[in-house]
Amino acid sequence: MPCTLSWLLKVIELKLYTNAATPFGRKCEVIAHELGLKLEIIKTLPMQQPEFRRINPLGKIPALVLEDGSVIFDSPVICEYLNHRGGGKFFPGMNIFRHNTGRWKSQVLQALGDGIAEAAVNYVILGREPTPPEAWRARQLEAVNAGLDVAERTKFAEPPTIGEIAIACAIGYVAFRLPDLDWKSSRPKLAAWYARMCDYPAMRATEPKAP
Ligand SMILES: N[C@@H](CCC(=O)N[C@@H](CS)C(=O)NCC(=O)O)C(=O)O
Repeated sequence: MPCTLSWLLKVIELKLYTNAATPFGRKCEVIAHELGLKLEIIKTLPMQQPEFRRINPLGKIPALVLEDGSVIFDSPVICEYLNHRGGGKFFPGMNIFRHNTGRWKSQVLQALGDGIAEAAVNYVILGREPTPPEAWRARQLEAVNAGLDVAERTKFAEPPTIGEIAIACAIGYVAFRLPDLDWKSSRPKLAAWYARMCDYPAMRATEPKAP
């Protein structure tokens, strides 16, 4: 791509519908921050803004709106788009299927991180019901814990890929929304790795907050 075009693509603002608490939106913001891509952040509370379905019919954040008005979702697709647009290396190249290397490892890790985050989000949302469905809620917590156990046994890549970013954003959400869950003491390697991940400027700039 000619230099001027790649510069232009970095300065044009893309609109990201998201909020400060979502672990899925955070992944996108981390990638954009690392690649110097400007995003216009449009704070969105999907459950209170039914009109948001005009942007994403599924009613979920994040959603990315491009210059021509076209919309990209969900977060794995947005992250890959931003990575491509910013010339990043967060999605390692194709290889013959070996689940423990390259693209497949990073994609499975992303699925693991997103799955932990999704279960944690469900656990939190269900807990706000007047009569929470306890068995279903307990199942969400089991998924969080089982996922974190796998992460404890994982050899993470350095520099991080989209997989490491997804796991770190999921843990960030767990630490933020489930502060009473002691996820660290039985997972010392994961805790030490997560502390190092939190030092990345992009992670510091996107720490979760109440939306
Ligand atoms: N698979 C989606 C999950 C997104 C998601 O679940 N977002 C939540 C916020 S953390 C949401 O918008 N929930 C509103 C709803 O489900 O109606 C992604 O990776 O983008």
